[in-house]
Amino acid sequence: MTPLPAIDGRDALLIVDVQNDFLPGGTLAVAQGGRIIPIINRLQDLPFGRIVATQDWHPRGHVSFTADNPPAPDRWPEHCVAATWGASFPDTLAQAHIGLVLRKGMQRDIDSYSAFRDNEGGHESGLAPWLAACGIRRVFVCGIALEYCVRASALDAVTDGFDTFVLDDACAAINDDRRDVHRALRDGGIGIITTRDLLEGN
Ligand code: VGL
Ligand code: ZN
Repeated sequence: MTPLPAIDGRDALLIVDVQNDFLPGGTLAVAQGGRIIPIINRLQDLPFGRIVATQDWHPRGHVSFTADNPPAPDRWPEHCVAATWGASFPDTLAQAHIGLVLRKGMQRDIDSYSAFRDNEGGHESGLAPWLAACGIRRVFVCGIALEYCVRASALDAVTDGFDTFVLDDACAAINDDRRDVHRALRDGGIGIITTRDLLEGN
């Protein structure tokens, strides 16, 4: 791969849903979730212009919860209920450089995998114009889960005009085989890189 230009103030790091419920011990734990936290902490030492962290933040009885709704795809065990331990960042996640915490999935009847807009496309979070107003040109995405909220956020970042990269080793995936999601990301114009690609250039 051609070397990436070094990280500077026009770059944003988007940390997606690194929350207790998605980590070992949580209600929707993604295996290997714990492994990415030290990697994400190292990434945060790079001179990004903005670091944004999302939190899945659902009301009780949310449309995505299996127990509260008729069977359908995209239903999950109860997770990330607003203001509970499960919705919190793990204590091991560095937070000193996070400039914006963006909560999503707060409407009872609409889920939101993406940091940018809900799954029906009707409600914008305001993240894209905020990043643009901060002078951000490139967005680097990491977090949980690669196939859901990371994927949706990265594809929307492209849609909203940012040069977008997924930091593969800083993402936890539900499936061990990442080929399908990598293909979908590449088809969407997203670069798949590793933390090493960034640390070497900085
Ligand atoms: C997520 C399922 C349900 C995610 C959130 O963060 O990828 N997945 N809610
Ligand atoms: Zn959720």
